[in-house]
Amino acid sequence: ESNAIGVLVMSYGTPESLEGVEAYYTHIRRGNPPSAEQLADLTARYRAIVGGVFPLRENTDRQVSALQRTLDELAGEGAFVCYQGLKHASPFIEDGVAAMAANGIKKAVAIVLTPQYSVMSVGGYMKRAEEEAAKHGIKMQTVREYHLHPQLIDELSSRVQEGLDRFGGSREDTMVLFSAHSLPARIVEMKDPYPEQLLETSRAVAEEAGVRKWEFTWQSAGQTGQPWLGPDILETLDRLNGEGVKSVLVAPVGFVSDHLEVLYDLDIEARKFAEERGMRLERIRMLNDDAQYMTALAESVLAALKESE
Ligand code: FEC
Repeated sequence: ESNAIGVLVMSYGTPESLEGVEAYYTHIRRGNPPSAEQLADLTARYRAIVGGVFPLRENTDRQVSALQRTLDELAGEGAFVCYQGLKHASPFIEDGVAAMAANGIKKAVAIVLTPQYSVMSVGGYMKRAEEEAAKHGIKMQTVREYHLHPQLIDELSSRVQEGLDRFGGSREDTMVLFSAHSLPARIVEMKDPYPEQLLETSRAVAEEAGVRKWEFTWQSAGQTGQPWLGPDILETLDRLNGEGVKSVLVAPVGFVSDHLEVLYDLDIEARKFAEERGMRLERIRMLNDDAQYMTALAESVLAALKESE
């Protein structure tokens, strides 16, 4: 038995290689394999992104090590041991919990590398983590959300200011577009907190950064035949162009890492769409293993533990 507290750090996951894209996509689709066309489309998007084919894997590894170092500094070495658990790739959430159990861990905290709660995103991670923890007799606390943590807001605000500086003389005319991954629109009837928490993060960042011109928009909606939350970023860009807006800074506050939904959907697709309309589109730098972000995560872990005492 170990007295250390396990920290399950959960992230979306990415394939290990181009050959692994089909299995990954099938997992996202809850066991339904994609059509040949869908698979070819996703593979082409991975091939197109800058920074390597699957940058999310290395990013998540770095975030887990950085959180470990931050917790060591805050609570002393050996107090916490971090484990990685991915939603759609290996090591899966269940593997992370099983690894804790194998090391004799009896008490743990679970946290997801996305700040806002939705029953369809964070809720899904937590359900799997808690079920696996129960199997191994591990007592598990969860961090539901940390979307207003002061260090998170502070770092995002700096990045918005830095992004606006890139526009020089047109800084004041630049529209800041906060964005996040869309979800099926039925979450609204479910009174899911996701849309409101995203607005709360956006409002807090805009206020701290002194931004007056801002909007929130969705991105990366799936094609499932069901309605998804909108407006999508491409529709928003089109409307803004019609209103004469020429410069846009995208701040994807529902994401924390450089990955496909940022490097492709924003940096390639949305940028091209904007440029075709004579607009300039820039994006804030992602948090990745940023020190203030790591402090926000570590403090949220400590707070969840304290609450349970
Ligand atoms: O870089 C990478 O390899 C992974 C990028 C990636 C992130 C991500 C984050 C979120 N997703 C969320 C919800 C959904 C829902 C569906 C869905 C589908 C996909 C597909 C790919 C994909 N997601 Fe994702 N998501 C990432 C990648 N996502 C690839 C499949 C092809 C496509 O639609 O492009 C629809 C599932 C279905 O078909 O039923 C729903 C949410 C997040 C943000 C929170 C989080 O990070 O967990 C919510 C990163």
